[in-house]
Amino acid sequence: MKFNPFTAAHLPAFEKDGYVIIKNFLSKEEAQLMYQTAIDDDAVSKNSFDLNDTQGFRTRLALWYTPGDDVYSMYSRSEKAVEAAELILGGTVGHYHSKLMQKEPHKGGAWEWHQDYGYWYNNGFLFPQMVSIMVALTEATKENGCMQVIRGSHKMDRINHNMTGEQAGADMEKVEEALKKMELVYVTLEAGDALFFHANLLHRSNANLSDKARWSLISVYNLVSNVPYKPEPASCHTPIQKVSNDAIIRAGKVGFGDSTDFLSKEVDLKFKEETLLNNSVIDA
Ligand SMILES: O=C(O)CCC(=O)C(=O)O
Repeated sequence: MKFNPFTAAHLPAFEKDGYVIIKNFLSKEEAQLMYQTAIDDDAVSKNSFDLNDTQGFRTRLALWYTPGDDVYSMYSRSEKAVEAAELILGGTVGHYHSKLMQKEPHKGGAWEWHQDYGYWYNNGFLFPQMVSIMVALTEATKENGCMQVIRGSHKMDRINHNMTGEQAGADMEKVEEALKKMELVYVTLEAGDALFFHANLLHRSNANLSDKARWSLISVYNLVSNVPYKPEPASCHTPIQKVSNDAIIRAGKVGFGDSTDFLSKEVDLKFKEETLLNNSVIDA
């Protein structure tokens, strides 16, 4: 079934605001299947790690690079996701990574203000020719720590980032000025809705102090010509083997395969510390 809810008609809004929300990008059945698979998938619990925010809450995620045949990858390789990314970036895309974001009730931590390219830049990508699609697997509300974005902030281009807790955080002087000029938007979503956002869009989210989990899947696509000059998994510049949209439901409850190349917390922190702590020295 070839159907794409994201069309060329959405491009002017993406260009102007740095993001677009598409309601029901996943059907309720698809979102429920992916959520249920993830919560029952031992590989998710084994390969997830916590990042501390500045308030001592922990935000939990599992991140992997090369898409496989699991149900999450059937989504990230689906025509509707890949062709939307190709439309936005203007060419063939690879899969940089996907991550399952798991904000548990009363525990899930905040994400500090940042641009994704603020730290992907340090991974050797010369151009911010990358786009993220976040699909809500559960409802995202103000109470459970939905994403917040600064509308139009991608036009500022990349700003400096330093370590904030165990995360990469944007230069707050710039963020505070941005908030005086541009609108802060709370991205509330129902399960299945998607947020498409630019690699330089400033975004954050609050801790989840509610009784309801907030889970989402964020898939990041990179233009295949944007080959990083530092070693990064080849999936980011290898054209994705697309599958039809109905492959998600056809896959059924299939979790991660044994060869999935997950990121570990140690590697994530070592890299951020090496690159972002250098920024602090330069900034001082
Ligand atoms: O899921 C969230 O609340 C924020 C995630 C985020 O900012 C990111 O992955 O870059």
